Amino acid sequence: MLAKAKQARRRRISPGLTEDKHVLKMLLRDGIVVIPQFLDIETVRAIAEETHSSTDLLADALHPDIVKRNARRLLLNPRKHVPSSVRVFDDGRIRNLARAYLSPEAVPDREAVQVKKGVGEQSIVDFYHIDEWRPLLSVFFYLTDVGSDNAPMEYLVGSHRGALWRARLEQDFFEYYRKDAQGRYANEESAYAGCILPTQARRLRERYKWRSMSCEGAAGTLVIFDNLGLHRARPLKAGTRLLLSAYWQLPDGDME
Ligand SMILES: O=C(O)CCC(=O)C(=O)O
Repeated sequence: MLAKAKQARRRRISPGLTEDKHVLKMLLRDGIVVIPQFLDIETVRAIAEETHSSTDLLADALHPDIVKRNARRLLLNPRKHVPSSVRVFDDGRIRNLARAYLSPEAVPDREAVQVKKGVGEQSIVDFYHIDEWRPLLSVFFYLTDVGSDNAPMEYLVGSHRGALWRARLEQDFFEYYRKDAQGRYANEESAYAGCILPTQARRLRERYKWRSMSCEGAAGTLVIFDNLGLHRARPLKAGTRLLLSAYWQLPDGDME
C-alpha cells in the first residue's frame, strides 16, 4: 500500500528550474542547505517589526490564528497578519529551488511565523524524527539571530536518502499519522510518528557516518531542508527565536 502511494507521489528533480545549481546540488547531497544573508537586513528588520507591531505572537494571547505546537507558537495565515512576509513567501529563488528539488508542480503549504520563547521548554520533536513519508521540503527564514543558545535545529546530514532503516518508520507514519481539519493531531500515535529513540539515532549515526549540523545563523539566514532527513528541535536556552516557515510539497499531496 505504501509502495503504491509512494509511486503516485514521486519527485521529478528538475535542475533547469533553478539558477542556484550549487545550492540544489548541496540539497540533493546533504538534505539541507543553510544560506546566510539571503535577504538584506533592512527587509529582515521590517518583517520582524511588523510581526511585533501587528500581531500578538510574542504576547501570551492565543486566537484561532495563533496556536501552540511543540514548544513553539505559530501564527497561521501570515500573509494576512504580516503582509511584508511575502518578501520571503513569494521569493522566486526559493520557489525555483523547491520546484527544482521536488517537481515543477510543487506548491507551498502551511506558511507561518513561528516563535520559541519558553526557555527550557521541551517537546517530542526534540527526539530525532522524520516529518513525512511523502516528498516534503521545509523553509525556515530567520528573523532573529539563532546562535547555540537559541534553539537551532539539528539535522543529520545525508539522512534524507532512501535506505532500509527508514522503511518501517515510513510505514508506521503512513498508517497511523493523522491530523484534523485544524491541523491538530487526530490520535495519540501522531505526536510520536516519525520519532526514533536516542539509542537508535546513535546506532544509525555510527553505521552511516552522518555528521550533525546545528543550524545556527544570523537574522536573514535561510535554511532549506528535506523533511525526510532525521532532524530534531532543541530547547531554547536564552532569548527568543523568531522565524518564517513554509513547507513545499507535491500537489494533491493531501497533507492532513
Ligand atoms: O523548530 C525546530 O527547530 C525543528 C522543527 C522540527 O523538528 C520540524 O519542523 O519537524
